[in-house]
Amino acid sequence: MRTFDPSDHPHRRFDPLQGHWILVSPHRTKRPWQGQMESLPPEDKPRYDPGCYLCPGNERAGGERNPDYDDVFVFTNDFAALLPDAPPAPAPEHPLLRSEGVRGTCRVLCFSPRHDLTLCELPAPQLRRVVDLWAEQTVELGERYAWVQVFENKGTVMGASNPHPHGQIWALDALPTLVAREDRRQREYYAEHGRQLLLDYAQEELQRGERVVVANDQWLAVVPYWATWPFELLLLPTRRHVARLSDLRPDERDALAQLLKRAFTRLDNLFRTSFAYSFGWHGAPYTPVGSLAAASAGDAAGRAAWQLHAHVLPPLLRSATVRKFMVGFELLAEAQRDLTPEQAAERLRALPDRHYLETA
Ligand code: H2U
Ligand code: ZN
Repeated sequence: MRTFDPSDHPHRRFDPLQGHWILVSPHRTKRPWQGQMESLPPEDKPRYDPGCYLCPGNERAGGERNPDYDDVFVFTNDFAALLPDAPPAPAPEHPLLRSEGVRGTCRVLCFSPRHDLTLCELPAPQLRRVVDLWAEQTVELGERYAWVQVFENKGTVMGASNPHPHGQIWALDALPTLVAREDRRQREYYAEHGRQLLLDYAQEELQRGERVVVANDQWLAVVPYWATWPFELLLLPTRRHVARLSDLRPDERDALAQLLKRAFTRLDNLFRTSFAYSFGWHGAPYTPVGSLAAASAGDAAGRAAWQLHAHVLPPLLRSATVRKFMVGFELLAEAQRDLTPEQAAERLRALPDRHYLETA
């Protein structure tokens, strides 16, 4: 009998947040590759682009004009996917034809007036300002909505419509599917162990070290044991139970800004390209005002069980232009990866913290 080697033999890994499995096929990293490998020349972006709908003072598609902002800037998405006054849907006519109404809102967050910088290229105080903005927006929208999803799509391969550094928020009065699964899993773990699933996980990863990409006194960026995307990251506060962005103390926000910069810089350095990703925050859901008392009791339990975290989901696999495709087996059966999370972490760890475009 051959002995099992996780860096050589096919196996499946369990994602305890989602409750699903990922197929890992490390032996396939040895197969020949004849596709492209080139890196892309850096885009030459101006500090201000007169044609950009996010730059200060410019007109947006809906006809509104942005103020001449010099910090961060938030506006309601002119093409919002959720509307605050959507009517409730009628009761389902058939159990297989179910629907429900949903109310919500969508906002766009400009991280900086500078058109030419990405999140990890922002000066440290501005990046810290973005952390505060995420927290402020979450609190404000959490008063009205059960779920506030803060996220950023970066790069054209991830569907970002504009290189100007910006993110989005979608808030709604329902728990979205992936969030509901994480909610259930974290509550179950807390009920069984009396500790937060992700706080236990962070301790374990810090101790093992093999999947850690960067860490500081308060935060960890790790390629999760169950990562789906080749260079996926999970960002976690490691010191204590933190349920939401707004629970972060000032020193933890500074440490987060530093960790974001170091982790995202490494992604950029990997293929010497502005690394595309979808990235977003998950924290304890809210119980909006007006909901039942029973639901508020559930909210306190949820707060105890949830550990704040961010998922960074980058699609690139081999170079600035070669991405991992989630097709075939992934779409029909389960997610699959070749490179192990340990190998991915090792590659990212070996890179410098200094951005490849930064001049001396
Ligand atoms: P993305 O780059 O992640 O797509 O985000 C940009 C958002 O900006 C997108 O959701 C909105 C789009 O609806 N938008 C406006 O609200 N106003 C505009 O003038 C153009 C784009
Ligand atoms: Zn711009």
